[in-house]
Amino acid sequence: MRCVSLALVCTILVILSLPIACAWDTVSVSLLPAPADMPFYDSLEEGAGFAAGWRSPSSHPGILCAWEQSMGSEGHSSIRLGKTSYLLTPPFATCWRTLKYDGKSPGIKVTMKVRAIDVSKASIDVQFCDADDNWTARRAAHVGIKISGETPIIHHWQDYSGAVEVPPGTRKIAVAVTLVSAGTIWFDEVRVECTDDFPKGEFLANVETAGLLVEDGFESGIEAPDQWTHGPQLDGIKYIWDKETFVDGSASLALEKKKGQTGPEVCWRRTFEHKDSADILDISIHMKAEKLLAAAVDIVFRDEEGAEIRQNLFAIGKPKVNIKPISHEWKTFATQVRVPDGTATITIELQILGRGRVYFDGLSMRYPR
Ligand SMILES: [Ca+2]
Ligand SMILES: [Ca+2]
Repeated sequence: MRCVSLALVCTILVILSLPIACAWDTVSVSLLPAPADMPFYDSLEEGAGFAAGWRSPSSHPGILCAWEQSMGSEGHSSIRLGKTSYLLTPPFATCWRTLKYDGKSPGIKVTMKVRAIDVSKASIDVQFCDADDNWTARRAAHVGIKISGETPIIHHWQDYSGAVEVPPGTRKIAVAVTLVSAGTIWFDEVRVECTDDFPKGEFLANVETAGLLVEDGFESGIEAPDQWTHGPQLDGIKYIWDKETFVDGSASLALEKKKGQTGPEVCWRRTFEHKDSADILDISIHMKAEKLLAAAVDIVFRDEEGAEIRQNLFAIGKPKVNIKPISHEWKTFATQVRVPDGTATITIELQILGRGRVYFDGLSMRYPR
C-alpha cells in the first residue's frame, strides 16, 4: 500500500515538474504517456510529431533529434540523432524514454538496432532515479571507435546490447541514447527487459557530472583564474588573463612573447588529482593565434613519487625563427589520451614556444562513460 502511494506521489511530482523537464541541462524525464511494463519493446512507429513516450531536450544549434519517418530496421520509423561539433562536450544529441521499474529485478538488459554514419562516440545508457529524484547512470553499450585516431564507424542496422546492475533504491529507470561526437545515428527496435545476468558495474555517478574532471572558462579568480599558475617572469614574456578576447564568459588566458623562441616552461598550468578508475580522458580547448610562431598544449602525468610522463596534445605553428607567423580566429582542438597506470596527478600546460600571442579558452576534460 505504501509503495502504491509513493508511486502516486512520484508520478504527480514528475507531472508537476514537466516544464522543467524540457530544459536542456536537466536529465529529469517525464512519464508521458503511461510507460509500458517490462519487457518493453518499441519499434518507434507510433506517435504524433515525435515517437510516443520518447523525450529529447529543446533544440540547440548543431544538434538534431528527429523522429525519422523513412528509415527503420523494422517498419518505417526510427529516431535519428545528429551532432555537427567534434567537441566531446555538451550539448550532446540525446533522447530517452522513462519506464516503470518493478523494484525487484537486479539488472536491466537493453537491446536495440543502430545505424551509424561517421560516429566516433555514442552510448546507450540506463539511468536510475531514486526517491529523492537523483539520477545516476550506467553504460549498457558503446557505439563508435575504441581509441582516438581510429576512423569513425559507418554501418547499416546492427544489434547493440548490454546489461547493467540496478542500484538499490531505484524507483524508475530511463533508457537513453546519446551521441557525444560528431556524426549521425539512428536507433530502432528498442527492447528493455529484466535480467539477473549482468556485469558488476564499478562506476555509478550523477548523470549530469558523470566523468567530468573540469570545464574551465578562466572566468573567476583574483590575479589569475582560480588554480592557475604561470611560469617564470622572463624578458619579453607576458602572462595575460585577458578580459577582452574570449570564446565564452568574459575572459581567456593568453601568452605573449616579443621575439625569439621559448621553452615549455613559459606556460599557464593547472594540476588535477587523478582519482577516477577510467584510464581515458577526452580533452578539448579553443585556441586563437595572433602573429604567432608556435604554441602548444601539453599534458603531464605524474605518479606518487613525482615521476612524469609528458605528452603533447595540441600544437600551432613551429618553434623556428625564420618562418612566417600564423594568425587565426578561435579554433577548437580535441583529442583523447590514455592515462598511464599509476598516475596520481594530471597537469595541463598552455605554452607559447615562439614570438606572437596565443589565447586559450574553454578547457574541458572528461573521462568518457
Ligand atoms: Ca521502426
Ligand atoms: Ca572564458
